[in-house]
Amino acid sequence: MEGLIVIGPAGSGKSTLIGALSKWMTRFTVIKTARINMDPGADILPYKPDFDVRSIVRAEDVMKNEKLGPNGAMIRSMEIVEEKLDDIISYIKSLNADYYLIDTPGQMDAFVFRKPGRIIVERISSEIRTAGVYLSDCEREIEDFITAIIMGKIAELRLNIRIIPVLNKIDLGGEDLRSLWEDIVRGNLRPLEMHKGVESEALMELIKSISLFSTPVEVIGVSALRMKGLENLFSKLNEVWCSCGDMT
Ligand SMILES: Nc1nc2c(ncn2[C@@H]2O[C@H](COP(=O)(O)OP(=O)(O)OP(=O)(O)O)[C@@H](O)[C@H]2O)c(=O)[nH]1
Ligand SMILES: [Mg+2]
Repeated sequence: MEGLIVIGPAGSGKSTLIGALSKWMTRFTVIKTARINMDPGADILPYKPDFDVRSIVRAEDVMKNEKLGPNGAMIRSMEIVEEKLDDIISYIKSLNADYYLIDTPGQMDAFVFRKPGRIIVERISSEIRTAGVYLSDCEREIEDFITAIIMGKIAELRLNIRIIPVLNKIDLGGEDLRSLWEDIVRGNLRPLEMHKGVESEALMELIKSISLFSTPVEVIGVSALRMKGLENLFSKLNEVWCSCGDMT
């Protein structure tokens, strides 16, 4: 029993990736997946969830009933989810899947930076060996890689699970960045030198420090929409799960 929590900013393709990975695993492996929607604010999902948190709470209803704005309603919704966590986890486990693919809200602050989200992840990962993906758009900038790694590290600190940084939407371009990135990881910081200034120097130092405690620094590129790079992501996930998934 393994879990994959996909976190990342709004519109980065989390829900699309859940659907794509589920389809890919069904097509190419014998693994039974369950798709778990933990986004109470989701509208139309690009997959059919096996568990849908909206059967418990909808952010839209919370907005209306408690007269809250979209962010307040999301935070309140996560508290309601936390209260029902025991029931949710026993239902999820009763699905008896091999891999649980868990979708989360784009309001990352509600999920990653607030206590309820952290408790939800902690409880799920105490029952199901869980890893995470930090998914972001690939805007074809070298900074995408740096941001993905740093945000992935922050999410690891907050959620206490291993997080793989993944750049989505490589079908729009960005594969050419790979060799540049590999250069940086190998210690050649020249590709960053075009961004002169205090910030870029600070970034270089940050990358060097990350390399010290993160082995190896790797960012995976995928296209959830075109189902590209999923095999690579899957084998990386297996490595993480094999080494126990969590950081404890
Ligand atoms: N070109 C391209 N578009 C993608 C890809 N993955 C997702 N999209 C598109 O990006 C948009 C957002 O995708 P979602 O899967 O809804 O993103 P999300 O992260 O779940 O969004 P929120 O739940 O609102 O945070 C949709 O229009 C998708 O079709 C991709 O690999 N390539
Ligand atoms: Mg979504």
